Amino acid sequence: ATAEKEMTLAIIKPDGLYDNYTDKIKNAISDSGFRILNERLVQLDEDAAMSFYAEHSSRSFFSDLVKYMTSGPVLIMVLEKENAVADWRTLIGPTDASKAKITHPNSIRAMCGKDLQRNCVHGSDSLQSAQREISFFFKEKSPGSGSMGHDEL
Ligand code: DGI
Repeated sequence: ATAEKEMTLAIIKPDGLYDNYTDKIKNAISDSGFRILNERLVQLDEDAAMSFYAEHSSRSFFSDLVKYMTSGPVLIMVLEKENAVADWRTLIGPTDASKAKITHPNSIRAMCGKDLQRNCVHGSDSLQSAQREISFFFKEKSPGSGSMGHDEL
C-alpha cells in the first residue's frame, strides 16, 4: 500500500533570496523527494507578517522577526511528499543556523542561514500548522477568511 502524501509550507526568507540560494534550495527539495505543488514570490507587509507569526506575538523577538520577514521578498512554496511536514523540518535543520552549521552541517539552514533570526528558510511545525499556513497564502480570499488573496501582492 502507498502511504498518504502530505503537504507542508516552505518559505525561502529574505536573506535566502537576497543571497541567491533559491536554486540550491530547490535542488535539495527535489533531491529529497519533495514535489513543489505551488509557489508565489511575495513581499510581505507588516500586517501579513504579524498575522503569519501570530503565535509568537508575545515574544521579545517578535518585532525583530516581523521587520526581518518584511525586509525583502520571500518565496512561498507548497511541498508534497509522504511525511512532508517532519521530513522538511529535518532537512532544514535547527532554528539557530549558526548552531546548525556545527550540529547539522548537511541541513539547509547550515548551508544558507546566518544566525537564530536569519535562518533562511521556514517549515511548518505540524500538520495543523501546515494546513493553516498553506491556506494563509494560497486559498482564494473569502470574506473573513484571513487568507491573503492572490492579487493583493
Ligand atoms: O519553527 P522555527 O522557524 O524553527 O522556529 P520558531 O517557530 O521557534 O520561531 C520562528 C522564527 O522566529 C524563527 O525561524 C526565527 C525567529 N526566532 C525564534 N527564536 C528567536 C527568533 N529570533 C530571534 N531574534 N530571537 C529568538 O530567540
